Amino acid sequence: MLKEFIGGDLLVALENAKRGICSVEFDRVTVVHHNDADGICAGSILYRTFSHLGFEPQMFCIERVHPAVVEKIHRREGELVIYTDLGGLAGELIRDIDSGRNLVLILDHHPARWVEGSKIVVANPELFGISGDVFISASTLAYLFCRYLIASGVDSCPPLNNSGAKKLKVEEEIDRELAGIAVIGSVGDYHDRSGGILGYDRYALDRAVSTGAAKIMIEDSRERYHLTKYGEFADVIADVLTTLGSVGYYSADFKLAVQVALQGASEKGIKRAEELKKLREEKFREKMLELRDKGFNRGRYVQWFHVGDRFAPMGVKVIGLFCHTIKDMSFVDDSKFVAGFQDFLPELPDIGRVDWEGVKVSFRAPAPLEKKVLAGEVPGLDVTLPEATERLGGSADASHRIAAASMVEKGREEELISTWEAVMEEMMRG
Ligand SMILES: [Mn+2]
Repeated sequence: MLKEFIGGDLLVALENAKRGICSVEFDRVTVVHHNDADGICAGSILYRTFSHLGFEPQMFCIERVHPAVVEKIHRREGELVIYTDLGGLAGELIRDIDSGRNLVLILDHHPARWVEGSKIVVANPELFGISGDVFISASTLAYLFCRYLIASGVDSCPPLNNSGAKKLKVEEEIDRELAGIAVIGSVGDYHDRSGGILGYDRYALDRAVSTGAAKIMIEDSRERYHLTKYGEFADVIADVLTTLGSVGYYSADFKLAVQVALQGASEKGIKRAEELKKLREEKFREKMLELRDKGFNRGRYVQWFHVGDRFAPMGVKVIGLFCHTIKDMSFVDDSKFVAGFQDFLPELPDIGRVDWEGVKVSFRAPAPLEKKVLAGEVPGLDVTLPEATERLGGSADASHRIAAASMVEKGREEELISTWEAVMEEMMRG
């Protein structure tokens, strides 16, 4: 029973989330999920659970929460809209755009803020000190929520009280079906980096093992999880899902990814992931040769370039990967940061045209510069890029000392670079 393992604040959060969704009538369910393996697995777990409950959830896969995207998703009313693997810091934004038309549940494991509101519920382990980066993936959180929802009974929950739910043989069935998907998501977010997955993620693994859905193998000093239904290891499946979801984002290959997560690793899914990897390799190679031959735009502290829409159908996440790939190559000046811009295409799969034109920028540090940043001799990107972005009214993405990214309006790329250089000057003098 779940309560034997999960106590304290997380259990309270799951109870609150359930109470929240039982308190308001809705007749449709929408799931908004991230496009990496963890987001795809979390979305798939919710999709399957609410299908069992008699709904046919509409799925939206997005790379990040942006007001223009939220506007499109929240056009209807009377729905339950669940965000998973994203939205942690965007609760107020989502609440304000929705303005009470729908019920919103945010199941995220990234840093988060509480949100006040009668029609928004947040369940996030980070809010009570459980690291979402180490002990619980979005997929595990979705799994625990779904398990709690079903196991604690839906008879007294008006929106869910229909015939479909009663056919479920509760815990065992949920464990057999969904715990393995949670394991894939956890591994997708590298929660096995210490040699094996831990904490709440491990609980999902235990459940998967106990029903025969997963086997733990030890390879060298590292665990790998073999999943019966997929005939493959979790890390291999996670890589397929992340490739489909991120490299094939604009070609909507996340749909195939959800299919793989729910039905097992199809040959079609694996083949498509291989194709996409080849495509990425070709596009990366082409751009790399161009940079080698024609060079970068140069500032005092940064060398930068723009790929425009040439990386499509790959999502904007790949610009960071590309910068990471080239940052230590011989044609790169290792005393300066590397920055790359990529267009955010305003025509999103399933969502349609959004009312915003932006670009993503990713910064990386070549190895020698990385050392200086870590030694405190050069200001870190976690400070300089968010500051420059804010001065332009953009929004910062994940920001670390030696790797950071943000989104700004299209057309303001050069301004971002000069603003960032000014911030660097200020801090170097500082
Ligand atoms: Mn995640």
